[in-house]
Amino acid sequence: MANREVVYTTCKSCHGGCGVKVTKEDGVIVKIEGNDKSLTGGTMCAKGLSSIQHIDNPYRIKYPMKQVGKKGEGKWKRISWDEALDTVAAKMKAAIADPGPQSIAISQGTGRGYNRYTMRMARSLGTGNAITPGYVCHSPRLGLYALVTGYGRLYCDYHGWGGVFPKTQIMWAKQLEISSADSEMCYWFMNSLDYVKNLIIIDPRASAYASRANLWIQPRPGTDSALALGMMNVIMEEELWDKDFVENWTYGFEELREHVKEWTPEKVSNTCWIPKEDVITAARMWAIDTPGTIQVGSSLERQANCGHTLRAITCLMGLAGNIEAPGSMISWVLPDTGLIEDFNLELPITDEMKKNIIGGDRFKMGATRTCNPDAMVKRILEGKSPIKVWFSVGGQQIVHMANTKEVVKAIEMVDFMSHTDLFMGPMAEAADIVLPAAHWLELDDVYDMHPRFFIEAHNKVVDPPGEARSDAWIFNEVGKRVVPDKWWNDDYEMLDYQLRRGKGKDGESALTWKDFSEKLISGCYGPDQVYYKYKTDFWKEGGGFPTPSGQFEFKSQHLESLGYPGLPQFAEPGESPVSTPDLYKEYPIVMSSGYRQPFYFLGQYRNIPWLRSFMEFPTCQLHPETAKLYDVEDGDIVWIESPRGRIRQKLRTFPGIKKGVLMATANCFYPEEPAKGYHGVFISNPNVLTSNNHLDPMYGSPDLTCLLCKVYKAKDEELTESVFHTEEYGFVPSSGMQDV
Ligand SMILES: Nc1nc2c(c(=O)[nH]1)N[C@H]1C(S)=C(S)[C@@H](COP(=O)(O)OP(=O)(O)OC[C@H]3O[C@@H](n4cnc5c(=O)[nH]c(N)nc54)[C@H](O)[C@@H]3O)O[C@H]1N2
Ligand SMILES: Nc1nc2c(c(=O)[nH]1)N[C@H]1C(S)=C(S)[C@@H](COP(=O)(O)OP(=O)(O)OC[C@H]3O[C@@H](n4cnc5c(=O)[nH]c(N)nc54)[C@H](O)[C@@H]3O)O[C@H]1N2
Ligand code: SF4
Ligand SMILES: [Mo]
Repeated sequence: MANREVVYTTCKSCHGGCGVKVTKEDGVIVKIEGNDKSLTGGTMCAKGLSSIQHIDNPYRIKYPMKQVGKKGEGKWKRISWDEALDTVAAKMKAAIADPGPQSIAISQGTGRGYNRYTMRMARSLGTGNAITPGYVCHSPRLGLYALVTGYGRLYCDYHGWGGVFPKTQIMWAKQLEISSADSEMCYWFMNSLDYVKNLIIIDPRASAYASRANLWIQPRPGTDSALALGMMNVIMEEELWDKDFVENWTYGFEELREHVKEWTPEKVSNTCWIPKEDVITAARMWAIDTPGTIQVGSSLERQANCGHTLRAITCLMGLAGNIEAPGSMISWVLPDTGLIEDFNLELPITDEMKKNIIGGDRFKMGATRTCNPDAMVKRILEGKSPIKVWFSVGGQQIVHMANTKEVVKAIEMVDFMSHTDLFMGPMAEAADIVLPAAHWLELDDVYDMHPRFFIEAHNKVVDPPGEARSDAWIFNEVGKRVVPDKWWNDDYEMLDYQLRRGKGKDGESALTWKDFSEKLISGCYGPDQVYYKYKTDFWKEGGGFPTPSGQFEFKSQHLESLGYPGLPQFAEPGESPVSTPDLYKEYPIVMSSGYRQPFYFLGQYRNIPWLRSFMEFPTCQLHPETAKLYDVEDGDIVWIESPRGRIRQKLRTFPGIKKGVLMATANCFYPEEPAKGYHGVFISNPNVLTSNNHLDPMYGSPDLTCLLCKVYKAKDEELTESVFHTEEYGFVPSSGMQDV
C-alpha cells in the first residue's frame, strides 16, 4: 500500500491565493485539487492544476550557475551556492562603496508574493532604485485612489457582507473571469452576478461577459478618460449625483462640474468612436442604480494618460456615492497581522534615496519609491549608466518593457546582473549569475500578494529539485552578507518576525510561522468588515477621509502643488489617428496589446505541455471586415508592424472586436528557441513595437495598449524559426541546463 499524505497550501501560479489540497503517495505528488474549505471554495484554474508539470520540468533551473560566454550566448557553468552568494554580495558591497548604493537596482516582476523581500532588500541596501512593472500595473490606481480618498486600496465589494450586492457593475478594460481567477476576485464576482441589475462592459473587444452585459461600450483604445469625463458631465447635467455624499463629504465639486461641461456626449462620441447614447445610458445606470462597483483593468494603466484616466474614474465613483457603502468600492480592514508589507515599509526611504531615484525628477507620482524603468534604460543607453549591479528576481523586463530592442541593448550594458528564477528565460540569459528558485509547492512562506483582508500560508509539499531554494531564503542569504543588521540568521526566523503582530492560538501570544502554517489563513471578513468608515472615527476623529482636506477630493491640491492639473484631463495617445495623422496613413490600425490568456501568465508557461497545447502561437484579433481590408485571413501567421519593428502572431478574425482595432497577445517568448536571441523574444512580442518615448507625466507609463500598426501576411519562407516548425511544440531545453 502506498503511503498517502495530504498537505493543504496556497497556489501562486498567478498572483495567487487559491486554497489547494495536494495528495502525495510515497512522497510523490499524485493529485492537486482545490481545497473546498478555503476562502476560494475549492476552485482552481488550469495554471494551478498543471503544477505537477511545473515542478518536474526540464526548463527548471536546479543549480546556481555563472555565464561563461558572452551575455545571451547561453554558455553556463554550475557553481556552488557559496560562490554565487559571495559574488553577488561582493559586487553589492563594492557598488555601495563606490559610487554608492543608488547604483544597485533590485528588480522583480509582477507580484508573486515575494515583493516585500525585493523592497526590503532595496531599502536595507540604501537604494530607491527598485524596478517593478508597477508603473504599468496597479500602482497608478493605488496612487490615485489614495490621492482622492486618502486610502490607496479600494476594492469592489462583491461579497455581500454588508447585506447588499452591487446593483451596477462596470468592468472597465478588465476581463476579470480570466485575469483574476485567483483569490483576488473571481470567486466572489461570479456569485455577485446573481444579484446584478446592470452589467456594463467597457472594452473594444468582447470579453467573456460582453454577451451577458446590459451595455457593452467599445471605445477606441486609449480614450477612456474622455468617456469617464463625459459620463460625469451627463450626471451633472441631469443632476443625478449623490446629493448627501457630495454635499457633506467631498471637496472640489463645483470646479469639477464646470470642468466636465465641455465633454458633451457628442464630443465623447467623436473622441472614443462610440454612439453618444452609450455615454448617456452608462451614466444613468451608474448614478441611479446604486450601489455599484467599477473593476478597473490594467490596460488603462499601460497608457501614457493613465494618471488622469484613473483619476477621472475615481471621481466617477465619488459622484455616485459609491465609496464605502455595502456593494460599492471599499477599503478592507486588514487581518490582525496588519500589512505584512510593513516588513519593508518599516525601513524608511530616506531623502538621499529619494534624490537618487531614476525618473524621480519627472514622474512625481510614480517614481517616488521605485525608479522609472524606461528612464533607466534611456540613461544606460546614453552611456551614463547609473546602475552597476542589478539584482533581478523573477520578472522578465526584457519581455515586458516597451521597445524591446532598446531594453536588450541597455541590459547588456549593465556591469553585473544576477537573476533568480524557476525557469530559464530571457532575463536569465542576460545575467552573469543565475540563482535557482523554488516553486510554491516547494516552500514555506506567507502569501500576502494582495494585502486586502487575509493572508494565507504556502506550505512546503515536496523538496525543490537540485539545489533550488525559496526566494525568502535567497533574499535573506544575500541580505545578511551585505547588511546583516537588517536580515535574519535564517529564513524561518524571518517568517516568525513577519507574523509577529498576529494573535496565536490562545489569542494572546504572537503568531509564529508554525501556528500560522497549520491555521492556513488569518483574515478579517464577513460581519467583521467595517463599511462607511468616513462616517466614523476610523480614519479621522469626527469622521472624514484621511486626505489633506479631510474630504473625498474631486480636485487635488496635492497634484497642483506638484505642477499637475488638479482636475482629470483627456490626452490622446502618443501615436493615434488624431495625434499623428500622417503616421496613421502608413499605420492605419489602432493597436492594443494584452488580453490575458487563461492558460498563460504573462510570458510564462509556454514550457508547460498541458498549457501550451491550448494555444501554440500567440494570437492577435481583427474584425473580419478589417482583415479583409488588409488581405489577411483567419489562421494566417501575420506580420504586425510599427515604426519600431515587426513581429509575427497567428491571426484570429473575431466579430467581437472593434473595426479598425488590432489586439495582440502580450509578453511572449519561446522557451524552446535558442538562448541566442533571448529565446525568440523578437519573434512575437508586442513590445518590439511599443515606444518608450511618450510617457505618462505622473506615472511614467508608456503606451503599451494604444499605438498604431499595420498588418500583412507572412510568407512561408519568412517562417524560419523552429517554433513555426515544431510538431510537438519543441519542449527540449535549448541550453542543456538540467544536465550541469
Ligand atoms: N490567466 C492570466 N491571468 C492574469 C495574467 C495573465 O497573463 N494570465 N496577468 C496578470 C496581470 S500582471 C495583470 S496586470 C492582470 C491584467 O488583467 P486585465 O486588467 O483584465 O487585463 P487584460 O486582460 O490585459 O485586458 C483587459 C481588457 O482590456 C481591454 N482593453 C485593451 N485596451 C483597452 C483600452 O484602451 N480601453 C478599454 N476600455 N479596454 C481595453 C482588452 O480588450 C481586454 O479585454 O491580469 C493578471 N492575471
Ligand atoms: N505590451 C505589453 N507589455 C506588457 C503588458 C501588456 O499587457 N502589454 N503587461 C504589463 C504588465 S501588467 C506586467 S505586470 C508585466 C509582467 O511582467 P513580468 O512579471 O516580467 O512577467 P512574467 O513573464 O510573468 O515574468 C515573471 C518571471 O518570474 C518568474 N517567476 C514566477 N514566479 C516566481 C517566483 O515565485 N520566484 C521567482 N524568483 N521567479 C518567479 C517566471 O518564471 C518569469 O520568468 O508586463 C507588462 N508589459
Ligand atoms: S487562479 Fe491563480 S491561484 Fe488560483 S489556481 Fe489558478 S494560478 Fe493558482
Ligand atoms: Mo500586471
